[in-house]
Amino acid sequence: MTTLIKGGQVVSPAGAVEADVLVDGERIAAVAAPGALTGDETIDATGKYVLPGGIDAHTHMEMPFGGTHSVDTFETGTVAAAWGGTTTIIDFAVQAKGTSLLSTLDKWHSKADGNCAVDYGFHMIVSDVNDASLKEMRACVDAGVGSFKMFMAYPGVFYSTDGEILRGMQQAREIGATIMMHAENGIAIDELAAQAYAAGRVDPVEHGRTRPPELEAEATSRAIRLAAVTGAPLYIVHLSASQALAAVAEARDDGQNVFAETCPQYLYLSIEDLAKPGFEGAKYVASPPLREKSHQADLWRGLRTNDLSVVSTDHCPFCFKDQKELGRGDFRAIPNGMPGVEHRMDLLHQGVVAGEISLGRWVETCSATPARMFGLYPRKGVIAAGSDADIVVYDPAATQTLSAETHHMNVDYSAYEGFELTGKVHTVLSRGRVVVSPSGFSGGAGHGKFLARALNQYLN
Ligand code: DUC
Ligand code: ZN
Ligand code: ZN
Ligand code: ZN
Repeated sequence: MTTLIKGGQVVSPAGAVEADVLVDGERIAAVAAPGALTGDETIDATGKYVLPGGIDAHTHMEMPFGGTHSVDTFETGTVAAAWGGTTTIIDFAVQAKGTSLLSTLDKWHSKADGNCAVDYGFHMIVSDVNDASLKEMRACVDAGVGSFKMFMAYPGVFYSTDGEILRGMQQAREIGATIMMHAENGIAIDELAAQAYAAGRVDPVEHGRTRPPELEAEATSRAIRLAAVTGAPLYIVHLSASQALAAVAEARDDGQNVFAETCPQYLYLSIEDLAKPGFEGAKYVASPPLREKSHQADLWRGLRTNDLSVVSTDHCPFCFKDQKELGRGDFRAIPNGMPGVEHRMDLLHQGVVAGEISLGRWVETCSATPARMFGLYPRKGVIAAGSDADIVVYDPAATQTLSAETHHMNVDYSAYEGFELTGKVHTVLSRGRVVVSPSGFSGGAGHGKFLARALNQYLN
């Protein structure tokens, strides 16, 4: 059975061209001038964009954190992703101290396998650096997990010392893997947070005040220097602050293999949200924290200049009721994380509407670059013959209002409640199967397959 997606504008990093796309089974069979192809069935994309499916390279489904766990399962989270035009997620397997990387990977496979509505891969969080873990990194690469996250924050939990980071990076260099870094100085932050609490400053906004941009910048610079010493490729996750971006830009200008992502929350929300009255600010507690609005223009510029190459969500949803509330009276106990997997494509489309980024850059940061960065190209991230038929038909003229009432994420609030957006997903295909259309969701848990990924395809 073939399906012709007809009359739309096919968008790639190079821009938009009018073309028809023929899907045969799970793959794209052909892309050709309008009218040149025929199919058994037709999807009318007139007046719409035809995009490669979104790739969200940073999600946390069912993630254990602070005695609870993020509330989207691999099923609910990938269904929400599909609704928003994301057809691939890369989630994080989380090594607990005292456990092995390979048993961790098995554990995450057992959570995800058979439950995902779209395709998925894993990164590995290394939180116990020792000879055995370092050795196992190579087996992870062989198992399709060639990217390893380390933490300069969260002492006692995920944190690694500089020496441990150095060892992780040496091994990454050796095996061609990329180190993903949570770059915040957690030792200094925990001290500031303890001081705030002792002084009776306990509200959610203190989460932001005790994690200042300087401590993100310092850690980012330190990670970059450690990467330079070891030769490891480095990818800074969830970059939020102008000063950290400056450090990344400098390293890139020097030709170092340093990359960075930002997230929609840093482009659209700010510390003013964290400072909302009562306990409302807890909805916006994530790390790094939301910043002053003045950082946003720099982040948009970084997206234009490619110093920020990827937009991911860091989707890590905790319900306001019962979960965020664990931190009433002590901001340090608020589970860190915000929901977002569903609306990344839409929120970044607002950047196109506002003239912050081009149409090509939207697709590049949300799909094409994450595909290459994480070894999925050309299977994913491009509309071309032979690629998986992960396709989004996007209506740039439709409007929508974001709300917890209508979203599909398994969480009781929206960080973007009431946001009025221009543009909306019309139809989504995941490996050739229509999973979202104007008549609703037609995908299913178990359709999504594990993606064994190659190494970073950008390394020089
Ligand atoms: N940051 C979050 O906000 N949540 C999960 C982990 C992280 O680094
Ligand atoms: Zn639960
Ligand atoms: Zn992180
Ligand atoms: Zn994260």
